[in-house]
Amino acid sequence: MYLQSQGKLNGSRDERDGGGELNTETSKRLFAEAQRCIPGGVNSPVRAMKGVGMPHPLFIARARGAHLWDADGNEFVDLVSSWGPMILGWGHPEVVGALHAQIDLGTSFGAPTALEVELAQRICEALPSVELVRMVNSGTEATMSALRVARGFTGRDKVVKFIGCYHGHADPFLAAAGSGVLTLALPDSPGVPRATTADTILVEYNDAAALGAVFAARGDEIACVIVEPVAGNMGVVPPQPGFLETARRLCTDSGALLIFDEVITGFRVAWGGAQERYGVVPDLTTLGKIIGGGLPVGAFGGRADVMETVAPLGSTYQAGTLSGNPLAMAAGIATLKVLAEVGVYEELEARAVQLCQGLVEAALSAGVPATLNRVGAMMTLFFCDGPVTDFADARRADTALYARYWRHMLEHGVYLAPSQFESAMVSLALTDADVAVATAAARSFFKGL
Ligand code: KE4
Repeated sequence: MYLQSQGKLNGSRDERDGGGELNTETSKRLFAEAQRCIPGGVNSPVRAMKGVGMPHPLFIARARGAHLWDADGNEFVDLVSSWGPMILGWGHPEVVGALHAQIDLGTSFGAPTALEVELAQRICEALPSVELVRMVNSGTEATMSALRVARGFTGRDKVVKFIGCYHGHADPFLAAAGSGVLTLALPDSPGVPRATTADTILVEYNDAAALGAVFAARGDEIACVIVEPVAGNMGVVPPQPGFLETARRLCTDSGALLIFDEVITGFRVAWGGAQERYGVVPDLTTLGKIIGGGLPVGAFGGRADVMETVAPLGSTYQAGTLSGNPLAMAAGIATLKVLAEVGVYEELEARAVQLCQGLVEAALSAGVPATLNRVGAMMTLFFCDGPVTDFADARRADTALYARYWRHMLEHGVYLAPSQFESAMVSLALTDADVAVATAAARSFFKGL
């Protein structure tokens, strides 16, 4: 098995054909240095790769197309897309050109620019439910702000979220399930005051009946329901028929707002996001990742009457030094320009289907219990029998086997999300040869079990 490489492969072809131990000495050294000045040696926990039993994370040096090279020169087919932003792959000329042009003009002004108007216009055109949108610098900032706006608009405090969904690390969302559906959540992290999660109600994802029970009991206290319309943070779990529609109806009937957290799904599962794909219209939408083309970005937007409460138009405060940063706007505009081209989502879907077929065939041919959930260009291969429709199902997966799979795929030149409870996300840059590499690596893993 030979990677179509634009760069030096680490070791000889023979070594690589059989996979075999990777030389990751530079990553190991960098990790030792990193640990002396960065908590856990990483700037985001999942990157530590502890979930897949790595002694140290890989440090990535560069990327091009759908390929990554680590600090030791090992080359990998990438199936993570930097957790979503790199839907075009790396080095797309439109994005690189836009960034080069903007760098010479200035990287930050702390003042309005034409670029942020253009990106806002493109978002509003793609997502008709978004009549006004505010740019921020991360998905966390987007969801945190959307929650504040919903609470300010409704005058209510309770927020409903779903177990297994992740909306960034703002305190109200770092909540662990209480004893029952109607009980209020407990903090899921030190440093989160009980008072902060005391207004958070947790419900099982896809449990429309439980959601109905919560509204029956506390509907007039609920400011909003926030949901990943396609869950990506317990692994990919699609909405069951009627689930999103029930959330929509319950919010409408009670005066609560429905927030679609489309930080992952926005511009990934369709041009108009999950709200286009499933035909359910939220009151607010949060975005991130793809709309920044790989630069730090987030956004929240929705109904004009709701968003008009945001300062300086309204009195709900929200602000940010680098909000609407020109580089992020330029990269985001360039990315959306390419995604707006005819046939792009069909091509993404076809590539994702091709990859999934290969992975599933490999697992089934070996008789290994596996379930693949996919929506558009995001998917997860769960190492358990299906169906996987909520977090309780997802947690049945054999995470030890996933860790072995992840390390095997890495040694065979394929970089997957370093956790069973994340999404693989493919890019437009993935080639037939890349899919062949991934399929062959998966086949060799399952055959060896
Ligand atoms: P950021 O603050 O990481 O930009 O976005 C938070 C967020 C909000 N909503 C959803 C649906 C998300 O998936 C995320 C962040 N996604 C994770 C990956 N599952 C980011 C990776 C990480 O935490 O390092």
